[in-house]
Amino acid sequence: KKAKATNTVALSKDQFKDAIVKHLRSTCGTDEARANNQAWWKATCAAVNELVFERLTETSKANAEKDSRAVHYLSLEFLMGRLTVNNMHNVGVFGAARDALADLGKDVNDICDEEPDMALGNGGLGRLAACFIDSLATLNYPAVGYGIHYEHGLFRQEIQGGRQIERPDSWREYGNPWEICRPESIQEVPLYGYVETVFGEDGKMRKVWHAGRQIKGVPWDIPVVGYEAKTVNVLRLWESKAADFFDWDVFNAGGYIDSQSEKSQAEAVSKVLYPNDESEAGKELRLIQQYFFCACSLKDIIRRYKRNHSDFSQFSKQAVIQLNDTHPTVAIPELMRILIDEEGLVWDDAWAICKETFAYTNHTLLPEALEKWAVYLFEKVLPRHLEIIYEINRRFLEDEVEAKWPGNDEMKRHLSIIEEGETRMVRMAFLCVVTCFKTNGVAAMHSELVKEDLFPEFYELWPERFVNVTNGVTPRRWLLACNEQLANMYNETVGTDWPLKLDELKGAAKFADDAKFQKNFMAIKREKKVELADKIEELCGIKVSPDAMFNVLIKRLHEYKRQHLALLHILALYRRLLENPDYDMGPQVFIFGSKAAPGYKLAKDIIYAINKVADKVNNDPRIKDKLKVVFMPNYRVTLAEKLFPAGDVSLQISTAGYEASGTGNMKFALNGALTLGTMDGANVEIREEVGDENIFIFGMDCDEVKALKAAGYNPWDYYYGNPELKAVLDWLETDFFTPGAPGELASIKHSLLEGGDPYLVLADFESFTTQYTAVDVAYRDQKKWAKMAIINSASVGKFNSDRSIEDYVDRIWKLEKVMPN
Ligand code: 26V
Repeated sequence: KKAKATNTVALSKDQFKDAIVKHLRSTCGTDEARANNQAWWKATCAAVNELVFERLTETSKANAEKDSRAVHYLSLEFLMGRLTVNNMHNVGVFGAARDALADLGKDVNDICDEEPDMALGNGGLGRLAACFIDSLATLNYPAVGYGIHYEHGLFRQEIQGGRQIERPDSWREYGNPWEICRPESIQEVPLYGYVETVFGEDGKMRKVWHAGRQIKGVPWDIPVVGYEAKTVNVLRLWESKAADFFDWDVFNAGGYIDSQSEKSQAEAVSKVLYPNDESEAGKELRLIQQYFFCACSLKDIIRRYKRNHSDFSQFSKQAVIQLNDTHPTVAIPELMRILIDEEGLVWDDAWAICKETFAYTNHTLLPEALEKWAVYLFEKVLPRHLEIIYEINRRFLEDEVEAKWPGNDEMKRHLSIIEEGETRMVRMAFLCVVTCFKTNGVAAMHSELVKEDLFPEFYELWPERFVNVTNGVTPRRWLLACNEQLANMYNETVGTDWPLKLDELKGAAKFADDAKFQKNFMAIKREKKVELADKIEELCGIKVSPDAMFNVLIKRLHEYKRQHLALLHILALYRRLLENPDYDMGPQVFIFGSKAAPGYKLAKDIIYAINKVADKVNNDPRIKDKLKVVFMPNYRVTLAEKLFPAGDVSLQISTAGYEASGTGNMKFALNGALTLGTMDGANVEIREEVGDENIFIFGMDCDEVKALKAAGYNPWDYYYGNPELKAVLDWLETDFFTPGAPGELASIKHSLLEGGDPYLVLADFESFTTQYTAVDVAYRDQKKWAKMAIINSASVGKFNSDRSIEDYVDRIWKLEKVMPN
């Protein structure tokens, strides 16, 4: 067996045991006899950290010595989940830790279950950031993730009487062993106030921003451990605190109470992650959050740059800043402000640097998700930044738009960074595209729509700025750590390099027809289904058979993701079973996991409807357990790690043209589920990889969606045109699922008829149910199914986030790998 990197057998079982026992005593202040599981977990983390911190120091030393170009990934969200098992795998001590704990009478799973999820993100966008920093470290690229150290991550979801209740999430209530506070790198952030124009001795005009308030940013570093790599990068998260001097001034003047209120206002900035909720858009505190972490991060980047440089001529050579959606866009005027007002550069030089430094990733085409900030809010919170945005806009319109479309005022209005109207708004995406040297979409199809539908005129101006980087997921978390059984099978089949070179799984495809291989593959799937069935019984009190087909739909709740389309299909199946007890269908379980934004009424109604239908279906003896419906509460990364390996059918049923990429689709395929999906986002590329015969595609494609909308879509035509569809929609208005309370589920029907069905649920219903019959038939041929599942799992090497990162490096970041000693 060829020699592995030094860290793969970093510690023996006995060494690890000693380390745990040592930390139980010296770090946790207890001992083997008295320790509870939380202390065992913290001691285990401390033992792992001995290895992690060493490499962290080595990495920052190597980067400083080589003065290497680095990417700075700015994101309001990093959905990290748990770190312990992942870090143990990545430093190569998982086996040693498991065996050491076993010797000490502890089960590694029980101990690691003590760790709360780090849920500092909403969904796809935040989880992508987490996969990307894992890949950056694994590939030995110099990189820093910058974000906010939220005290509360995404809310915890409870289900009461079928309805979603939001509870606060407190991930670090009892301390988190993975974070390191760095008081030596604290930054100050100004806010509010006014701008003064001053003329210097030389007659030159300068702008001075007199801030009305100052808060401080305290950095917390989370080590990001690369797999089998020497690199440990950092995720630096900023916590807001009251500025020291501010407190003292008020305190000395006798204003102790006032100083306390100042303190809580400052601390409010990093208190809580915003859920992606329309009702939360445009809130002042959110803008302050954005500015706060951008300002801290830029100061941090500049401080590091200045260690080796005395002017800014090399800045854009040393630093590239990736904006994860428009949320950190205010970093653009902030860098302009620093360069001009504080560093004394002239506009053109500052602008040249900004244009070479920033790149922007778009993650959504939904108009309501495209960020806009009211001009008056900007003026109040960031008066100097508004001036700078105006000037960027003036030059853009007068120089570039005028040159391309001379005298065309309509075009100027259309492309202006400032939207005119009753409330004037700053269009953040326009500011990004005007500034950034690259703008990318997150899947091939999405990137085309970004050019053609979202920014067509900008594409005409600067076609070279638009690129695609298809998303990916880290195979370390989404196969190696979450599906040990399948990981081991692949180790034996294709060798142990696949967690780095996921394409090597292709070597297993030649066994897709092999009866023994199929049997083993399906046995693993069954084992994961048994584990999930146990979890379902524990959490929901519902018994499901692991021999039924597991249909899984897990993602944030949104009309465009069409969970209600799946619900209508379930109702149709239920109705068929009631009408004909011999209806030919294999046993099926539908499993949902989803959080709704707290202010999104219809989304919450859909959760309620799923739960009410589940109550009825699961307890109806007439259908003889042929159909079960499960809604798993509090869907999050840790639950996802149990769901992806257990799925037979991966539901990816968004209206074509609306899901930018999807990443759950990739995790399912990797774990051997077959996709039932639309031609949307990355489904299109998954189909290319696995082959048309190994995926179930249904519904209208993007062009058909556009054509139907243009022709004037009328959902009533489908309602009257399909008796089964009419019957299930009418069913929702009765009290069949909500005894004594008719109409409780009616809002869904109304949104699909009177509401105009904006996401064409009714138009795709028939195609969906028809294709589902094909899925059911295919599943009942277990040999054929096994073959298809194997081909799926073996064919999705493209969706390794390492490949995504190499694409970013090639097309945008241009980094060199740095190997620490
Ligand atoms: C919007 C808002 C608006 C109000 C305040 C908080 C907030 C937070 C996030 C968002 C936009 C989220 C956009 C997003 O998550 N897009 C997803 O990105 C994934 C990674 O690229 C992609 O796979 C999904 O298809 C896409 O929906």
